[in-house]
Amino acid sequence: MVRTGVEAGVERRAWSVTRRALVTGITGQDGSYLAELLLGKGYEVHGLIRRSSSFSTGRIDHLYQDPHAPDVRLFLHHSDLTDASSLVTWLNRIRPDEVYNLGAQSHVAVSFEMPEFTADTIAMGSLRLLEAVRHADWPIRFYQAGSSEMYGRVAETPQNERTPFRPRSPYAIAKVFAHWLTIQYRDAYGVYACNGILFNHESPRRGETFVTRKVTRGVAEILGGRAAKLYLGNLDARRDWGYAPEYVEAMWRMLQQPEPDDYVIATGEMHTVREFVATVFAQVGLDWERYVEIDPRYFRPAEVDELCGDASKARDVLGWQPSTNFERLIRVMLEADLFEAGLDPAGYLVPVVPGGS
Ligand code: NAP
Ligand code: G4F
Repeated sequence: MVRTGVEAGVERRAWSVTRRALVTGITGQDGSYLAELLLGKGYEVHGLIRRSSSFSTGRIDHLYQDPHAPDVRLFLHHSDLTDASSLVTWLNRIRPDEVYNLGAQSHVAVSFEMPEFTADTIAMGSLRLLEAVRHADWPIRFYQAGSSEMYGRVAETPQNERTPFRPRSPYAIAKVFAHWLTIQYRDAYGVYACNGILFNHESPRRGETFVTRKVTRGVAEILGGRAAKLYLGNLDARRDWGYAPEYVEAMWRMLQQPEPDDYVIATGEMHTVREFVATVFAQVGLDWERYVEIDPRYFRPAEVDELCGDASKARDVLGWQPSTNFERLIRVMLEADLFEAGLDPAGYLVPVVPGGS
């Protein structure tokens, strides 16, 4: 468990340490990796978390420090992107140098069921935070977590920073709002604000209902004898999947540039969901077609058929490049889920053929 708020030391600290970051969405996949990265770089990290009836800090519990320790550098505070006054209050108390806005109702399918909440957290949430940043009397660098979903029914492949957005979900439409708002605050008010347009990125910490994690976890359940089938939706969709820890490094690099700008972060490699599924099962020596069933409840009212990013600007300006390929990403996720299911990965994973793909 991680302690939060004033009792965790915000009021008592003398703000003498180097750089200070404020992260919304710190309990999520990206927030947890970003917190690790920033702490590793010597930052003092403040995360805003939602009040919940059960603990939501599982992904950052390993970063917990006793708030009484003299060198504590991770602080958590209760807030919500739907609550402007708490955002303003915490921003002004913490006085961060960098703000990373990662908080969101981030599930595309759920956004069709909860469009208003999705828009409130993503679109209005970014507005509330940017307004607080605009009125701050010290310089702040702001990162907005944009998404390749904004490209929707893609105008061209691969997609780059100039590709038009044609969003296909309440989630993506809200992200487009946040994207243009970020540019507006940069252009109109001189806020140092960057948009990362990140393509799908995954890890063992990925939420269990996103397709990659659902599949790696599902295979572990099948091998552990706790499930017989895996039920999925559209297997024809194509995505550009990367490894999340590498993507948070790109977020940080964006805020270290002399001028704010927008960047696509992607691998440039595209695979169908079917290929992802087949590769996961093949890595444990199973034929996926014996286990996977299609359940139409996982089809979406509107689908994004293909996403493939051109991250050459990030490579040239940020010096950022992905290094974990598709097969390696699957291996890492599968190993973690087998382990979590109480299975020894060495006993199940098919050895990688040297030089093989
Ligand atoms: P995630 O695991 O779903 O995490 C979302 C975070 O937002 C969680 O910490 C969640 O808190 C928090 N949150 C949700 N509603 C909130 C609210 N009303 N107020 C404050 N916080 C709220 O998402 P992720 O994969 O880490 O993605 C991080 C960001 O990048 C999101 O904005 C997402 O839309 C965007 N993005 C992700 C990808 C990707 O492939 N992962 C690609 C492009 C863009 P709880 O833990 O309490 O739920
Ligand atoms: O894993 P997904 O739910 O990710 P999606 O919709 O691409 O969104 C993720 O990536 C975005 C970046 O492009 C982020 F902005 C967003 O926050 C999120 O992190 O679905 C991937 C594909 C879709 O085409 C979906 O229809 O997989 C297909 N799919 C097939 N069966 C499924 C399933 N998706 C889910 N979640 N569950 C299924 O059973």
